[in-house]
Amino acid sequence: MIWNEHIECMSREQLRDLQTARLKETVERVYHNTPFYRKKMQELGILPSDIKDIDDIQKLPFTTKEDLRDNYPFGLMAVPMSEVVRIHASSGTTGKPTVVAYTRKDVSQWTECVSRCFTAFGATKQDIFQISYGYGLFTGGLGAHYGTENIGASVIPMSSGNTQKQLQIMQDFGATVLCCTPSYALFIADKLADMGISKDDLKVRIGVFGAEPWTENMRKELEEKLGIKAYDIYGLSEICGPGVGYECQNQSGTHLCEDQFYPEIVDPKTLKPVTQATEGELVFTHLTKEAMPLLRYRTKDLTSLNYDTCACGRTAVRMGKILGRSDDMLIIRGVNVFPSQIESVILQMPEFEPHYMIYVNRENNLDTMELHVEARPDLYSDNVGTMISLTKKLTAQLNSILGIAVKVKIVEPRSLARSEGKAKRVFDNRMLK
Ligand code: DLL
Repeated sequence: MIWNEHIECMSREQLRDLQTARLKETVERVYHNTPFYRKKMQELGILPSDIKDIDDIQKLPFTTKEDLRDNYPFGLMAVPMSEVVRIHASSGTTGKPTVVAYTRKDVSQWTECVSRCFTAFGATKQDIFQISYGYGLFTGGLGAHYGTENIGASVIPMSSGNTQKQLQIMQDFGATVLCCTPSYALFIADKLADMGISKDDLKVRIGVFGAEPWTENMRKELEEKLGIKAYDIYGLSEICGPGVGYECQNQSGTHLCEDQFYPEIVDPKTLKPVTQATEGELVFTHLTKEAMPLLRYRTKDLTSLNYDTCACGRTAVRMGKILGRSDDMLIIRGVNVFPSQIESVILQMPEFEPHYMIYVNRENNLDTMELHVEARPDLYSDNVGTMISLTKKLTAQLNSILGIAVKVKIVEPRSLARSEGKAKRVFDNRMLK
């Protein structure tokens, strides 16, 4: 099943022509409408007219999350706010989130990408989708929601959390598709057993899992425990949200919506393109986005691209599994967390020393994060009450900045190991099974 056969199965030559035409238009637009890009292009001595072919993309400047932060909130917009119909945000490297905006056409293109994913997974208008990605500034909930309505299926807009209720609704409403992070799906599967519900009591047949890395073993476990077929959906807010890429029935890679976002793989150190099928950092350039088109956005996701035509008939390039990141971003229960965000909270509170360790674990299929931080010597106290209230204060502050619960342990001054070289502050003990 293919949602847009003309685009998804277009010959590579035709696709190249389409990409070239769309890139030229995008570069014209940002050059004239986004001072940030005009300046960058001027610094590189290039004009929109220098972009004659899709390969000329290599002449264009890169964009990073830091650029988005430096232009917070709306500095990279290429249209007036009156054209914007939606705003989302994801974690930035410090306290400020990364903001993304959409025009009506952007929302509709994004919706089409998500519809392509769901159709490739084998979902139809007969299906009932339980959307257990978070609704809100995170793109997961609303992205999946619009895609579901667009294919004519029914939406149960659950959002994440409240697992017992999730399962009750799933059973009572006869949900046939479950959309959530793979780790939350594992948690749901375990709760199922706890509640004495059998997978045969559920009608779920398709799992739409993404927003964080997962493995073939997790796929097997989820398929087994929930009695479903599990599919990978990839995306990032800066590009649109979920729907940048999807697995087809062959599950031999993630097809990218290449007519919308042009993918490149570069060496994260030299930023030079790598040879085909080599691993490197994935970079995207918007080809149709109106509100906030980004040129050569560095995703920091490490993967490779395969341009062979897939047995499903789609010509769209296939991306390998995300192998890791070239930065230190952690994904905790689907929420992106940068250690620097935690550091900025600690530095803003005079009660603490800038000495801390972050421990990430997976307990009962749920990610947990624990922070050990040293109190300032003159503030460290044997008084339990004082320490508890200080712990509560830091916990609340972290929760409001990160959007997830962090277990805080205040430790004695000078008790954390000091490093002689580059400090190792993050211990990610999750074994991605
Ligand atoms: O996670 C969008 C999304 C929502 C994708 C729902 C899929 C489903 P961000 O919060 O901006 O957006 O996080 C983007 O998450 O750069 C990857 O590192 C990681 N990621 C997303 N999907 C996958 C996946 C959403 N299928 C960041 N496999 C990306 C591995 C993924 N990592």
